[in-house]
Amino acid sequence: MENTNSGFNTKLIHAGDAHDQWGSAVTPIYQTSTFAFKNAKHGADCFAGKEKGFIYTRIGNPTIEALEKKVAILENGFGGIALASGMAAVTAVYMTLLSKDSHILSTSAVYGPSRSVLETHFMKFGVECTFVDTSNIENIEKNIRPNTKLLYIETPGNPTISITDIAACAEIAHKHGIPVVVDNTFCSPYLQQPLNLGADIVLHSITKFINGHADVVGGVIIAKDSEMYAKLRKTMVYMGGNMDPHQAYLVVRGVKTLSIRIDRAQENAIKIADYLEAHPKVATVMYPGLKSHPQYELGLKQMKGPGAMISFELKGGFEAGEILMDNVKIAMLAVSLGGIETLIQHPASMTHAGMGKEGRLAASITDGLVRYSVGIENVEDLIQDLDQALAKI
Ligand code: LCS
Repeated sequence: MENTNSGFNTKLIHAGDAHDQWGSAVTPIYQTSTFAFKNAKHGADCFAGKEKGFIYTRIGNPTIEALEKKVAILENGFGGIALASGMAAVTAVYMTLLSKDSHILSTSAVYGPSRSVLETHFMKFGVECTFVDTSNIENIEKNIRPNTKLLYIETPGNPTISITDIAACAEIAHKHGIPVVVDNTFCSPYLQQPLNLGADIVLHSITKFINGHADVVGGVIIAKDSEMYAKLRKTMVYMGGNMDPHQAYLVVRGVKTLSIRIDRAQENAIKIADYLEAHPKVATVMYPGLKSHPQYELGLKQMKGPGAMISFELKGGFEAGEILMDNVKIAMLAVSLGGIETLIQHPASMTHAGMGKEGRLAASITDGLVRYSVGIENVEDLIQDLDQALAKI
């Protein structure tokens, strides 16, 4: 992979970019479904892998490849695989590593559909699942079974912002020959690099911080080694979950500002978390930058910064949450996260509703929990917006 010795910001701008014969400054959009071979031998050699060439966009495309290379370099992995959505990335990982009668150990406060697809679809094919609070490392070893084939962690978790020790998980899982997958969506490679901490695979909903502009749905998987990469790519190609070239172009454009977007949003988030923690109507605030966060020290150790995601519990519960969401004027009442605009949502009735109340409470997703994705607006405006809305409760 090229550019591996440059600094992170240089990689953001230049790594993986594909320039055309005219010297295009940016990676062009190769909006084509298929690629003509020069002759029969060239076609045969491309299929046999003897010659580097593009065949068909589901298998590979120069614009998509530019994005895959860039993210793989940012995550310090062997190779990246871009997919149509974050859920396509999650499902491709499950399809690659799980088979009949195998067991997956996963974070209880994982993104709702990452859990639901196991419980509704994979269980039909005999897959067993256990969801535990992976932020308590004692829960890992004791829940490993002889048929455990995958340890899947999401850290910080969506929406509880609980933090799991990636290096400790990798150490335990590898003792049992189990690969570790980390959903790194909440941090992006700018704040956390799970492969450097011992994970085998990292994935993202690219929809969030990596693209950062709320105009693309996409996903990416990055494998640490060539063997795992080849297996995952085959799954993506067979599943037909490829990203589209135009989508990839937008993400290559969006990711270039990843570090400056996160720096600004994080600066805002630190001030907003302090404001919320001192507010009389707020019961608790979950933010890795607060000393009150249960895994504050671990966050300092494995993340470069506390990020831009805050969850908080209102003393007034569900009803107070509704009032807050109906009265904010700058924060948009919308799911998704990690964009330049501030978003607010209510996991119990939105992203995690599919888990049912019992499952939600077991994963600490209470009725009054509010998730706040901090954007890059002026922080005084965001605090004033929260202040006037909280005053209505
Ligand atoms: N992983 C995490 C941690 C996520 O937050 C999401 C989406 C996904 C995977 C799936 O990615 P997608 O297919 O949507 O690109 N999270 C969302 C959320 O919290 N609100 O809306 C979507």
